[in-house]
Amino acid sequence: MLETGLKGKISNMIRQWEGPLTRELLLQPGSFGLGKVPERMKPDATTTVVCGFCSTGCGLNLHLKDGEAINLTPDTEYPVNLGMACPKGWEAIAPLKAKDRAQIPLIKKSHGRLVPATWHEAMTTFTEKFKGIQEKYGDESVAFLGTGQITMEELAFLGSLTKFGMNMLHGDGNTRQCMATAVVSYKQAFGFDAPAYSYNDFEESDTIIFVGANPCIAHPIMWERVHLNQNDPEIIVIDPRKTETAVAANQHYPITPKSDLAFFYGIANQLVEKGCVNQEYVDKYTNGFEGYLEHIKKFTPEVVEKESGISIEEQAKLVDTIAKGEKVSFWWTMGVNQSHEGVRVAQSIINIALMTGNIGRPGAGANSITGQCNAMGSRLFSNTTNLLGGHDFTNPEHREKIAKVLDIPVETIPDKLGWAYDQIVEGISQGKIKGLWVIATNSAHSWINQKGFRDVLQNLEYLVVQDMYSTTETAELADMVLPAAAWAEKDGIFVNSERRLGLVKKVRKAPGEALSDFNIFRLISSYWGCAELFSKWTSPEAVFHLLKQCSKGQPCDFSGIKDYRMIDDNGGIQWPLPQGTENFERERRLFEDNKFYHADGKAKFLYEDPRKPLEVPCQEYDHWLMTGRGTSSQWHTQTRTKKSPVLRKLYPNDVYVEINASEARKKGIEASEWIWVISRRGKIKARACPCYHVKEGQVFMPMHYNETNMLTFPSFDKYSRQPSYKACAVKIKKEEYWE
Ligand SMILES: Nc1nc2c(c(=O)[nH]1)N[C@H]1C(S)=C(S)[C@@H](COP(=O)(O)OP(=O)(O)OC[C@H]3O[C@@H](n4cnc5c(=O)[nH]c(N)nc54)[C@H](O)[C@@H]3O)O[C@H]1N2
Ligand SMILES: Nc1nc2c(c(=O)[nH]1)N[C@H]1C(S)=C(S)[C@@H](COP(=O)(O)OP(=O)(O)OC[C@H]3O[C@@H](n4cnc5c(=O)[nH]c(N)nc54)[C@H](O)[C@@H]3O)O[C@H]1N2
Ligand code: SF4
Ligand SMILES: [Mo]
Repeated sequence: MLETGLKGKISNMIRQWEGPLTRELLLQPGSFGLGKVPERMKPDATTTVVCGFCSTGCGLNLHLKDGEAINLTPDTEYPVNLGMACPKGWEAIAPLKAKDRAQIPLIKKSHGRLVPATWHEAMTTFTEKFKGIQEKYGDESVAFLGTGQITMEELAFLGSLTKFGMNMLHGDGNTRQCMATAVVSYKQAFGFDAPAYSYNDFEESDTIIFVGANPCIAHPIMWERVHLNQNDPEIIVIDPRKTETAVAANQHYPITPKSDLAFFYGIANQLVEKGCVNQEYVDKYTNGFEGYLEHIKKFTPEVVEKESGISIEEQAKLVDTIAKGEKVSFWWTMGVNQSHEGVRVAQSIINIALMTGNIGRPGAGANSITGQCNAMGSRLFSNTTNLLGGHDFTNPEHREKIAKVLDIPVETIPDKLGWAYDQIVEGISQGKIKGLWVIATNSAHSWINQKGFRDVLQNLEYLVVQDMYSTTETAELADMVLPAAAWAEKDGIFVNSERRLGLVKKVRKAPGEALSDFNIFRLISSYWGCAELFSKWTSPEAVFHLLKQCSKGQPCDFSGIKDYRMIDDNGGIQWPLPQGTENFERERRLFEDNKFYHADGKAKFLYEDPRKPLEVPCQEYDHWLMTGRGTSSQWHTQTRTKKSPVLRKLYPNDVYVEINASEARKKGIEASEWIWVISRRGKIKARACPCYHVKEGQVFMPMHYNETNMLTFPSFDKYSRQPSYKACAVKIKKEEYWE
């Protein structure tokens, strides 16, 4: 208790470093102390914060000296990681000290170069430019692109400032690239976006099925939790590639890319024939089973073999394993979400869990693993795909409720959803969007079909990028760069994959004049002239209390969390935790009462005929290109991980392409040799990595190098609008080839 008490005290002291920032304060010289650390106590102690990379949400003990984080160790008490961390977690401080940290606002001048400016100049220009565009082309001509990597309070501020204060309608986030499919599939099937599991399900399961997920690389500490399983579980991987996870698994089904839907309908069909339906569960707790039963009949083992390349005997083995399993859990990630029909694929997995009654029990579930540290915060509180707290913009009662909690006029809340990411890009292309504000995402690397995207950006009249570095691919294209404080330089909440609210704390000062995204939003509200709407948004914790009220009565209700301190003392707290909850378990799963969130309390079977992707290999472009995570030491577009000399040693410098080793031999391609990878949209050079992870006719490239998205094909799931990053057609050539 002494330790947690001390931790709480330290975090309170630390929070005082950066008080609420207003225009008035900023304009009074010296009062805020930009560039100098405000007077404060400087403890030499240890405090716990959640990691700012992946959605696992590990607890890291940060060791402070003179008030500055100098080192870290994974927290042995934190219920997520139990003393473990992956290389990124261990190296989390290094990226904060990088030389190219954005330290001062930059504005592009007529000569085309970005030059330093004061915050006052930047805020005045920001307001003039975006207001000017809105006056000329209409309010909806300015949009924003956000993230799943800033705090829940900051996401809520961004989504509320833009939509309630600045009259923007269109705004989306990189969560679209990542989780939109899971969001829609859960909403349709369960009535709310609710990943139901807790990580101890990894330890309870007897049959663990990973679909399009490579946790060895992408979620190493979840993978460690699998290793803590005492049931000698059968581990199964369904992935076209023999990934690191597949190598370690008991069974691997290397399906043809994008054949998941037919595959799972076929597996379901055979489970029905084998008598594995839990009819009582289906009758009591679900809708739509009869139609589904009819639908899957045509997916015979022969059809499935043809579509997926998995033999009838292998299919039978998988069916048998699921049938025998008493606690079967399904875990899916981007191999499912990033697909032209991802929503239906996710639901084909949910359907199997429902029909076999593998849901709401320890070690069971149809579980979407999330990606970024705060993907869950973004999903429910960013005002992009829903109104704060999983509410509906189109529902007048919901708008009333939120307006009342926030104490703002209800008319300020739009009554419709804005555009999705791809629609915003299309809007720019058609000249409907002229101003764009990009926050904590590096679109000019991560968005699909980069050549097309970069061409489209030329149509913008003004591009503002708010990032912790001024050197990202997107910042380099910007008309203005706003320097942001990073993880551990500010307070707030990240919500992890198992719905756990975890605390991030300010344990170091941001460099130069960089401000927390929270304070940048406060400043903008002040310069824009809408600060009175946000008069209660004085600090992250004040916003946390507002969001608590927004969540009340929703499945994600966390109004029972008293304050940040309570989160700190409990090692994070999972939602739901409604007001008045006295005692609660540290690890909890949803649906144990078999009640789902649709009005009738039942879950829904959803299904549809599979469709071919719009681009598949042909005679000329004869290979599938798959993309994804390369190593556990690389994070996305590498803006952060490449700043750590330790991490830099753990992954290849140059972009590489995995190619089947027999095929490479036939083509005379040697390991590490530069080869061409060519799609209809671009051609790039990559170092060949001959291996047996991919089959002949398939290649794989990590997303961490900006060449990769020069090749990808822009197609989208029609329900979630998530890009299908994982499959397009390419050809490969030896280097001497030149067109
Ligand atoms: N080290 C590291 N960890 C990360 C990240 C990172 O950048 N670096 N990013 C985080 C984020 S935001 C995310 S979203 C997660 C992503 O985590 P994962 O989804 O686990 O990682 P990916 O490598 O993108 O994709 C997973 C697998 O999908 C497979 N796949 C491709 N096509 C298909 C298909 O048609 N069907 C099936 N079944 N599988 C297919 C790929 O071969 C790949 O092995 O990782 C998180 N963790
Ligand atoms: N081909 C291909 N492309 C993909 C994928 C794939 O599998 N294949 N995966 C997709 C997925 S799942 C994802 S999630 C996206 C990720 O794509 P991005 O979001 O573009 O990737 P990041 O490199 O994480 O970009 C985050 C940016 O935020 C900055 N930043 C970090 N912390 C802060 C902060 O506190 N404040 C501010 N203002 N800035 C901050 C970082 O410096 C960085 O520039 O990529 C997608 N793109
Ligand atoms: S597994 Fe994820 S949350 Fe845990 S230390 Fe690694 S990057 Fe951080
Ligand atoms: Mo992601």
